Amino acid sequence: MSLHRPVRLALALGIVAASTGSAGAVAFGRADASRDGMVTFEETRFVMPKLKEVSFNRFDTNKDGVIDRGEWPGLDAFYTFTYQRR
Ligand SMILES: [Ca+2]
Repeated sequence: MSLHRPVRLALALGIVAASTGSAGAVAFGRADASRDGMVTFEETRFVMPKLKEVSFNRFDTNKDGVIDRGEWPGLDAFYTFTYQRR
């Protein structure tokens, strides 16, 4: 199984979410409680309480341990799709 597939799916969903402006997405600025331009797993848990660390790490594409603005839309779309589907 390719690790890239969920990321691609999430990116596609992110584009959909961005174009519709809905999908219950969490704004990066809301997740970044410390306002340092990156979101730790702990910060993410406040806005995405069901998120598992393995998923967080999957979307940390440059593996620096935090989610930055560029990585956020993928994680946001993944979380919305996985846990907030209606
Ligand atoms: Ca990162």
